[in-house]
Amino acid sequence: GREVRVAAVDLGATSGRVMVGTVALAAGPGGVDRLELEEVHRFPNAAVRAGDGLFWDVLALHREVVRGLLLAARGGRLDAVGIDSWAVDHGLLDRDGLLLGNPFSHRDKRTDGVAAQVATVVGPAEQYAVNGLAALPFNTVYQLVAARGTAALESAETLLLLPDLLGYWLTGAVGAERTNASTTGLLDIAAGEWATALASRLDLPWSILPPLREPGDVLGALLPEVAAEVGVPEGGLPVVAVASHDTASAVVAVPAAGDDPGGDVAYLSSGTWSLLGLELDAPVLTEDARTAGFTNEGGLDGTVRFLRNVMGLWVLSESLRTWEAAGVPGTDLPTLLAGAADPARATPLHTVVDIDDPRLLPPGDMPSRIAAIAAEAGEPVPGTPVEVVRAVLDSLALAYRRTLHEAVRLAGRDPAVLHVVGGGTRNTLLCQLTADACGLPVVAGPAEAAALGNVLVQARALGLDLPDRAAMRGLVARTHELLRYEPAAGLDWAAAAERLAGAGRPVEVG
Ligand code: LFR
Repeated sequence: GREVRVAAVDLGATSGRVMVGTVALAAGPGGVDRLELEEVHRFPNAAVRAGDGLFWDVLALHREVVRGLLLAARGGRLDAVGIDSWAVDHGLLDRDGLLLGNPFSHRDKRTDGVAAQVATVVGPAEQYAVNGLAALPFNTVYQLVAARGTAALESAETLLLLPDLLGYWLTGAVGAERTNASTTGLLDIAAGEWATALASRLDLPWSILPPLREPGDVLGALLPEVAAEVGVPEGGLPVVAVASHDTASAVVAVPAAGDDPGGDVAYLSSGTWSLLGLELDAPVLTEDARTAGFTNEGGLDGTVRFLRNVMGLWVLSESLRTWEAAGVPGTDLPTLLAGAADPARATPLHTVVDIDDPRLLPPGDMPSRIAAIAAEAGEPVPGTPVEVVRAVLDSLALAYRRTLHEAVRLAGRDPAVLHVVGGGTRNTLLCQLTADACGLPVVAGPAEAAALGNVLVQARALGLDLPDRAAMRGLVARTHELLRYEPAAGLDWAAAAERLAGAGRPVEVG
């Protein structure tokens, strides 16, 4: 069959990647399918503290994207480019199309207390009925409310979410890709349009919200000066809107084919954040779903990502950063994970904490914060880095257990396995603990799900026969090796869950 070669830009909070994806479908029986990824450029990413704020270095991201495209184009003809990244964060353009300041990180403290303040104007239940979104403090809508009265917001003509901003610098085209727009809090989930009335009630300038675009839409070709930098002919390389929210792209590549005959797709997208939930055809907008902290975000082809944010491997990566800065020996990840798997060095389920405690959201000294949270809850305070790591992994697995059980209950579904995708699949201890805690087999892989989902949507836009999610997922399942973890008995997860429940569980804002 025909082969396409595309560049997938996948930006995460700790690193960005430009991958070349090659896709070809078997032409008839006996033919071979191809879905391959080659990493051509990887670069570190981190929020930058400057003055009072926590910002993204978005020009550096643009430079690395262009550099990655150059490297990708050197290796052979490219048919298209697509960009995905984390959600909610955005830049503001002035009337000349120039960026107004540096985009804030969603971990910036300016949104502290904003959700509660907004709740006094538009009640949380009413917001949820419109946008279906969990009231996380960093939702774009709360970031904008925090920015009311600032010079930047007052001069803003256009708001662009990060992948759309980078796409704008590549093509000059302005728009808001739908899956990512669904994380702003300003998309009306039933109407599929911007919630302009909600924006007005919050005194937000809804006219800055650009026209919506669908995954698969073509933004345009690279601008002449970008094409020259990348080394491709003018007009030669189209930029395609993918499911530009990284989690939406990752869900596209969940290899749920064959093992889920009932069609209930449960997934954990495991990276800086952990996103655990179900793919549904329609949102669950019940009061139960709202108070349990579930969100209804937009997926490919009108699907709903009914999921909950769990704090994720962020807590681990920030702990490592803290130990490294302090020069604590033996705190590289492999050493710590080996220690955490050894019951002689870290007793399983010894310390469990609410990993979603809002104190763990901003950057900083996680080991101290975990110690404080444990002490407050009457849990043993971890004494060594290995014990801290074990506590984090046990606590994550417990949060997955609670979230999966709640998702299944709230949506009335019955998944046979939990698919784990993303970088977190490389953490074999966490995969096993997840299976144990959830009492469900875990199927782990692929690690680069977001990039694969990005590639698949581009391949379809270029005309490959990938009509629906089943076709895309079947291709992933046939071309990628997956690891299966059976739940082991032995640890009393229910008792640990009881301990946590007793300590109270702050989920809700407002
Ligand atoms: C994961 C993710 C989550 C979103 C968080 C903030 O990378 O996109 O889905 O809630 O980052 O944008």
